[in-house]
Amino acid sequence: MAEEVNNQVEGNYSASNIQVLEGMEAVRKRPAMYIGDTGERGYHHLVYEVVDNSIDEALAGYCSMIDVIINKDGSLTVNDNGRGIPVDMHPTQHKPAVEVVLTILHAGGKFDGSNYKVSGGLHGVGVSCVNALSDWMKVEVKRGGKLHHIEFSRGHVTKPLEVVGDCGEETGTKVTFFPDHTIFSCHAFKWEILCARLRELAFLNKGVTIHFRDDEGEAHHEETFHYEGGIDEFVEYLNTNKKPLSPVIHFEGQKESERLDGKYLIQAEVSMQYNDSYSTLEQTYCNNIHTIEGGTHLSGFRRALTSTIKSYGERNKIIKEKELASLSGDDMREGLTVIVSVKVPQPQFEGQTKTKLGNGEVDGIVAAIVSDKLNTFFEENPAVAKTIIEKTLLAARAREAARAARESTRRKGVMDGLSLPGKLRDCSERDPAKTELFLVEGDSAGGSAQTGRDRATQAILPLRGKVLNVEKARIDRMLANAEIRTLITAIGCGFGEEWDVSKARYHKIVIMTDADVDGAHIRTLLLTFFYRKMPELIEKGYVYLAQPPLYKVERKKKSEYVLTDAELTEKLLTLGLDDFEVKAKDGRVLEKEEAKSLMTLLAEIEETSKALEARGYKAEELLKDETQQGGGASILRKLFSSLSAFGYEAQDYFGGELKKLLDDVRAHGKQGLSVYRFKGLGEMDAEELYSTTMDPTKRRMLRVKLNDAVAADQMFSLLMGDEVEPRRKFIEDNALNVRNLDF
Ligand code: 0RA
Repeated sequence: MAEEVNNQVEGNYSASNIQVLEGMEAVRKRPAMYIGDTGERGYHHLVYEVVDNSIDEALAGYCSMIDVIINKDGSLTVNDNGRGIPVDMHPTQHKPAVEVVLTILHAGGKFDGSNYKVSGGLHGVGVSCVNALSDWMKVEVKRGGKLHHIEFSRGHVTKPLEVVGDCGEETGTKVTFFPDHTIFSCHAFKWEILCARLRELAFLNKGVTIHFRDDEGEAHHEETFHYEGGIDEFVEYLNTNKKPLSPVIHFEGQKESERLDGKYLIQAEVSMQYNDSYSTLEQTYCNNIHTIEGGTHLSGFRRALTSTIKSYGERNKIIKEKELASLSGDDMREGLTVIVSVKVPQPQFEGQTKTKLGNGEVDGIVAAIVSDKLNTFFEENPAVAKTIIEKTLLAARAREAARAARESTRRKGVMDGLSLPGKLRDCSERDPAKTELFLVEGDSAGGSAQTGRDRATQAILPLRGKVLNVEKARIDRMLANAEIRTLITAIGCGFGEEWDVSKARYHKIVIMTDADVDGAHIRTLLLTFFYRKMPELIEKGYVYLAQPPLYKVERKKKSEYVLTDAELTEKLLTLGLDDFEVKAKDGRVLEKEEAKSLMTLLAEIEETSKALEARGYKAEELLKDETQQGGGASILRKLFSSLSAFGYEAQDYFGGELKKLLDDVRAHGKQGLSVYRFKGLGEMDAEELYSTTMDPTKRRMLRVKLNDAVAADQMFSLLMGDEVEPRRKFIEDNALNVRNLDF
C-alpha cells in the first residue's frame, strides 16, 4: 500500500515536471505568441504582467501599495503589500504553491477557486511567462510571519523555496527579474513607457498607490501615482492644457448578465468633459486593458450620448426640428474627452490587434447607464447642457461647410489623386513600398532636392511658408488652405470620411526642414497635422524626420559632415586629446577615457551655462542660491557634482581654470581643421543635399513613433493650442533639453 502511494506521488511529480518543462520551453520557443513581440513592446509587457498580479490583489481589496523599481543592474522589481503568493504545498503538484504559480502556465488566477481575474495584461499570460523569459527571477513572499525566498532561471527553479527570516504581521510579494537578453532585441526599460502605463493603471484603479523609481539611469526619476478621483482625474489630466466647457461628468453602474455558463456582473464607469478644442479623445478600457480599437463599450456610449443630447435638445427647444436630422454623432463628440472603463469577466477581444471588445451585452449596459444619468445631469444643469448642445450645433454647421469645401476640392481633383498638384515633383516608380515623399521647407531647398534626388523613387514637395496650425482650425478652414490641400492630394489617402490608408502613394513621408527655430516650428505644424488628421500614417510608421548635417568639417582637403552639436564636440575633443595631457585636481594624469569624460562634462556645463545665460540667468549665482529648484538649477547641480569625481570644484570652472582647459583641448583639436556651420538646407547644393540627407545608403533619418498617445495629445495641445501660460512654462522648463522632445 505504502509502495503504491509513493509511486503515485512520484508519478505526479514527474508529470508536473514535464508540465513545467513543456510549458516553459513552449514560451521560450515562441515568445511572440505569448507576449506579442520580442522588441520594445514585449520587453515592457513583462513588467505589466507582473504588475497586473499586484493590481488584482488591490482589486480584491488586499493591496494598497505597489512599488516598481528599475534597478541599477537593469533588472526590475515589483513589490506589493498584498496577501503574498501562497507558499504551502500545492495539493496535486506536490511543490510549494508559489513555485507552481511561477512555473506552470496559467496557474495564476485559478488559485483561490475563482477565475474572476479582471486585470491581466493584453495577453493575460501570467507571471510564469515572465519567468520563462527571464535570465533570472527572484521572488520574496511575506506571509504567515515568515519571509520566504525562491529563485529561478529561464523558468526553472535554481534555489528552492526557503524561509530566510521573519516578517511579523507584514504580508506581500516582491518579484525581481532580469529579462533574457538572448530573446529580446530591446535591452533596457524605458522610464517614459513604464511611467505612462503605471499612471494609467493608477487612474483606472482609484485609491491604489503606485510608486515608481529609476535607479538605473543617470536621471534618478521618481514618481508616485495615487488618484482618489480615479478616471475623473484621468479626464482632468487629459484636458490639462485645454479650456474646459463643462465640469467632469461621471457615471457608473453595474448590471448582472446571463450567459449559458451562469450569471455574472458587468461594471461600467464613464467620465467625460467637454473642452473648447475641435478634437475628440475617447479612451476605452476593459479590465484595465486599453481597447485601442474600441468595441461594444464604446458603441454603447456613443449611441447613448447622441440620443440623449438629441432628445434633451429637442425637448428644451435648443435644437430646431430641421437641424435635428443633420446632427451626427461626430458633432456631439467634438471637443469631448471621455474615458469608458468596464470590468467584464471572460472578455472577448477581437480585431487586428485584439484590442476591440466583442462582448455584445456590454453595449446595452453602458448605453443604459449613460442615457439615464446623462439625462439627469442635463436636467439638473441646464446651463451646461445648453453650452454643450450649442457647441454641437456649431460643429454640425462647420461640417456642412467642410462638405461643401470638399465637394469643390473634389471637383478640382484634390481627393482622387487624378490631378496631382503642380508643385509636386513626383517619382516614376508606382509601388508605394519603394517610394519616398520629401516635404521640403522653402523653394530654394526644394530646388536642390529636386535636382539631387533619385528620380525613380523620390518625390519632392516644396512647402512655402508656414503650414496652417490645424489644432486651432476647423476642417472647413483647413480644407480651404492651399498647402494642406496639396499635402492631402500628394499623399493620396483622401481625407476625413474618404480616408483610406491603403491608398498612400508613398510609404515614407520625410519632413525635411532647416535646423533652426523656424524649421522646428514647421516640423511641429506638420507633425500636428499628421497626428490629428492622419494618425494612421504615424501608426504605420510612414512618417520620418530627415537629419540634415549641422556642420561640415574639412581637414587636409577631406570633408566630413556632422549631424549634431554633441557629435561635433565629441569629434573635436577626441582629436584634441591626441597627445595632450589632462590632469585631475591632485595632479594625476588622466587616462584617455577619463580625460574624455571630463572634457565631455565640461562641454555640457558650458552649453548649459550658455543656455541659462540666454534666458537671463547666471549659472554661478543659480548654483549658489539653494532656493532655486527649477529645471536649470537641478541640471547644473548634477553636472557640478559629477565634476567632484575628478577632484574639481565649481570654483575651478567659474574661476576660469577649467574653461581654459576645455578651450585648449578644443583648439588643439581644431588645428588644421575648418568647421562650417550650415544655416539652412538652402546652402547645400543638390549633390551635397542628396549625399548627406537623402541618399538611402548614407543618410540617417528618425522614424516618428507614438509611444504614448496620451503624452502626444497633451504635447500637441500644449504646443499648438490656445493656452499661453502652460506653454510658456513648458518651453521654459524644457529649453535646456529641447533635443529630447519625444513624440
Ligand atoms: C495566488 C493566490 C493568492 C494570491 C496570489 C496568487 C498573489 C499573486 C501575486 C503576484 C504578485 N503579487 C501577488 N499577490 C498575490 C491568494 C492568496 C490567499 O488566498 O491568501
